[in-house]
Amino acid sequence: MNEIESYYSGVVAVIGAPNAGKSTLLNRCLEQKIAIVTPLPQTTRNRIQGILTGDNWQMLLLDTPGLHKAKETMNKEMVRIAMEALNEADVALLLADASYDARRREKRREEYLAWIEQVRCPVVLALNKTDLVSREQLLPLIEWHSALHPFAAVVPISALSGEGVKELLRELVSRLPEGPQYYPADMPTDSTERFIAAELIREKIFLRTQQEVPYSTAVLIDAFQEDAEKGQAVIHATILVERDSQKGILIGKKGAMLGSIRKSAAKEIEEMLGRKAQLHLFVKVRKDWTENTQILRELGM
Ligand SMILES: Nc1nc2c(ncn2[C@@H]2O[C@H](COP(=O)(O)OP(=O)(O)OP(=O)(O)O)[C@@H](O)[C@H]2O)c(=O)[nH]1
Ligand SMILES: [Mg+2]
Repeated sequence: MNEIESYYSGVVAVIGAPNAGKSTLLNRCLEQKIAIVTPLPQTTRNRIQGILTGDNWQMLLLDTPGLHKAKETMNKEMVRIAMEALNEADVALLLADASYDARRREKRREEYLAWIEQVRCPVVLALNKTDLVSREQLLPLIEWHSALHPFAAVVPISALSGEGVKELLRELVSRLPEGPQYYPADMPTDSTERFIAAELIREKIFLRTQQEVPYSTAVLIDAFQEDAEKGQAVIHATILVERDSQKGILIGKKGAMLGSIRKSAAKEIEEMLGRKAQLHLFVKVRKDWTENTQILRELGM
């Protein structure tokens, strides 16, 4: 870098309702999967930092749990994590879902305003999932969202297809303050392989179970070792559930469910590591762990 050239860096916190597409956007910006994505709301439970580096800038892009009215201990922690990310932000990125009908959108209005009220930095609004709306619908949607607040910018995007994401990044980069390069240019995240492996296992559980089961589940990595001889990672993980009946569901008939979770998670863990992985899963009942702050800390919340 030229010595007289300025360098820009800062934190962009992505906030929004559960299921808005925050994690999909993070992965899209990084062009790799570091955050898990499922069709279920409240998938993300932690703050996940993506690192994007340009010629003279570095953006720390924070994926956060979806904001919602939380009652249970774990959900309150999730909302706290999102609000703390917002407090650190140089730019806030509010992600709105363009696929809502008019009624749902109106219901969100007060929530959007309440979140924005707590923000001390510029707020950019990205209107996501525009691939699900027609061209004719798009303009009125942009107008509706623009009227909510004097946003620094309003950008229609599809995190899924990537449309508009370059333009969005340009808007965000142009608002970064001067600052140093915090991380090596080729580092995509500060999440550990251990954490991402646990998340990938959790994603497969979310994709295969229903009702309260995914929300009563967490994954702890017990051991993450190398088998140098075989050139393999050997991972032991425990899936926590809250009740015996949930343990039965996760194991499935003759272990079929657990086997399917293990197989699909191992495949993605291998893709992440770039080498073979042996995955061993155990299911353990920890009554009401979602109310247990010590376990929540162990889960990085
Ligand atoms: N059609 C369409 N679907 C999308 C888009 N972005 C995300 N999705 C889908 O929306 C669902 C939720 O995506 P996530 O990225 O997990 O949403 P999130 O905001 O991180 O959700 P939480 O972590 O639960 O707060 C998934 O099924 C995604 O595939 C998009 O641009 N278009
Ligand atoms: Mg998410």
